Amino acid sequence: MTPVSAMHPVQPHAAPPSRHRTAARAAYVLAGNDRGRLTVAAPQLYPHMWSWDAAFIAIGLARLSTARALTELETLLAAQWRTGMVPHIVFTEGEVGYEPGPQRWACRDITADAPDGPATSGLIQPPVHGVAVRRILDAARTASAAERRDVAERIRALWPALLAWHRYLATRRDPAGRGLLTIYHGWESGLDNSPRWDAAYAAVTPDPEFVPFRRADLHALGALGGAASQRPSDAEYAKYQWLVEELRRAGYDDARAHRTLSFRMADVLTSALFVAANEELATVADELGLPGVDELIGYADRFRRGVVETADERGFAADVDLRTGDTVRTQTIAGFAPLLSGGLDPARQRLLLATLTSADWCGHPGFVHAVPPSTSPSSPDFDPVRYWRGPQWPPMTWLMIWGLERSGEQETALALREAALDQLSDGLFAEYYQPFTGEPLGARPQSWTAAVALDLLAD
Ligand code: 2M8
Repeated sequence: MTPVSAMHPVQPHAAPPSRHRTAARAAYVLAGNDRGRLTVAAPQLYPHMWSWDAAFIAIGLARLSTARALTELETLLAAQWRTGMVPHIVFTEGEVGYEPGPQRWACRDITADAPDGPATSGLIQPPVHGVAVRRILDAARTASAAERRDVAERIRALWPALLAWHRYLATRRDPAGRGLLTIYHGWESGLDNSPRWDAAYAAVTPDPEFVPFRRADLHALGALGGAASQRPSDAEYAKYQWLVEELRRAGYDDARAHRTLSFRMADVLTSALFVAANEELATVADELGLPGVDELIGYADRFRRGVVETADERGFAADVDLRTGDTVRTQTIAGFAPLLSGGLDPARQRLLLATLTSADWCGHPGFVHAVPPSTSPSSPDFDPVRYWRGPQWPPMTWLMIWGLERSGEQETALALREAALDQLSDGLFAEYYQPFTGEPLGARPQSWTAAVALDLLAD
């Protein structure tokens, strides 16, 4: 008779069972938020597809099904504008629980650049999609020959859209060629109400005639038991809405937006992510024999220089206010942009890593989990519960781990990975976390949190 121990051999490196449970729950969350060809960012608070969420979701889905992961990107890119812009929201039909909704954006009524298909917003989000494409191709490595062929064919079909997206960014969002991408709204950064944008928003003054529309977010969060103190304030929201109005008045035209908008920032984190995405796509092009390798490498070089030029003597990067010309130095997670773009000299790279793990950041002795907060607890702008002004965001932790691993900083990456897995083992997949109490905040379950958990657990 076969001894039991031989039937169930002990695997010395197997993950503890709780991690398997967390992975199973994460897969369950993604399945629950799946609407067929897209995954909503979070069922109550964000019942549509968000651009950079979709990329993280695809990274997680790649661990379950490369085919479903590609569908996510195909859905997003099918909503691409004629300019190459990939919109920050693709609206699901019949969902009215989010503002500003499709009627407010009215993109199709205002510009012929908007697509004929699904309704979209008229903004962008950080271009991490190339990272997702690379991860899907990697996930297919161990698959059957048929699956590998299918993945390669579908990436080939997406290629013109991906190249057009990167071209749009490199031209229309950096017309001066300085190697930094311009954003027209804090929402474009994905770090909506980060202290990075406080000075710029101070100069955004809604027209006295402008009537702010109803906020839906507080109601949705309230239904989940969340307090308004976790979201941006009403004063901030009025400015967000006003900027949408300004964009509408500019006809969603980039040239006009660069001239007229009252918020124009060169975003260093989005630029660093663009560097990484260009590099990743260049390797995909090389591997699959697709066009554009030199162009992508050229963009990566230009934007890497742009990012590194903003760094101070510790390697900490800064945004630039394009309306005033001011360099805006804040103690926010965006300062670590060079860890994602590369390009720092070794001395500053070491200093920046030391800053990341210091008590001003992940290493704060009061933190429950040693993962990066969105704003340094040493900053006067820090707020442990309010949205992007302090809490820890799992996709940001994922980006840091990924960036550190790919630049060979394995030790720091491993420590972050373990801390992230501990945080995610609550199985709640919250939008963000209070660093000092570990309390889950914001929407839940949030798809991109489940997705990055799945990816981290799969390793
Ligand atoms: C948050 O942003 C949206 C606006 O785009 C909102 O607050 O209504 C941000 O955290 C953003 O980064 C994220 O992509 C989005 C959906 O998760 O929510």
